[in-house]
Amino acid sequence: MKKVVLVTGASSGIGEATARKFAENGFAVILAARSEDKLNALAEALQSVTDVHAARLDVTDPASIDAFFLSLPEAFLHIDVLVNNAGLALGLEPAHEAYMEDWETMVQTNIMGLLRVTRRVLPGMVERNAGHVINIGSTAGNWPYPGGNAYGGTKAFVQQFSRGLRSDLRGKAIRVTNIEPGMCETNFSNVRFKWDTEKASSVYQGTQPLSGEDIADIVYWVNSTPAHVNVNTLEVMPVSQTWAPFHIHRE
Ligand code: 8X3
Repeated sequence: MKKVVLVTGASSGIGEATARKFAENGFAVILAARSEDKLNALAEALQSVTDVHAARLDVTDPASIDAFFLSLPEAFLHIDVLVNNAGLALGLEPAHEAYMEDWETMVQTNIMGLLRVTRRVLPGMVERNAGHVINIGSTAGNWPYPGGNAYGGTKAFVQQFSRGLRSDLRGKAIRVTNIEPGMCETNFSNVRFKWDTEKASSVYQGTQPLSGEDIADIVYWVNSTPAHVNVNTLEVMPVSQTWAPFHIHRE
């Protein structure tokens, strides 16, 4: 029987590339995202490769989560790998000018959405004593930057929650990994800058950023290590990105 992977936010970027990677490697895939059109196109493309189930999922909406899990076909009920990829950054304003709605959406998606999906999938993993939860965190959870305020906070949550899961799952054959990408060119900046595509593309100008495929390869690799190996956290940046010294304000 094929192993089953559930990828949230599977309609584009890291999520889409991850779904493709697991499909090419013999996994049955569950594609979940808000955008049904894009999901269906991806499902169609992957159907010749593996078993696919695609369904709409809005992780910010508990009713959508209920409907999604209730409608999982029998063959997809036992989820071996959960990739919690659905997440977003909104805005780059300093905290005193940021929009509360943006903060609310990030918290609902990156924190509450990840919690809701994980809480639904974990009991089955515990019952079968098998599984791997792979969360997509961010370098922003480790390293603050101007305007990263609430986004960075949500990703710091993902890091600490991932560790907490490992503690709760002591003695179980269930793995938990937090992958923390740095600058990765997907729709991330288009979403952050609310489809100001010029502003979004300037983020990557003159660099070779990570791609969704780069991260998908790493997500697949952490799962393909021997079952007794748990990669706790893996932070990844493109070579063109690195740290800066502390900012010192001078009068
Ligand atoms: C993506 C990394 O630096 O754009 O999560 O916030 S960053």
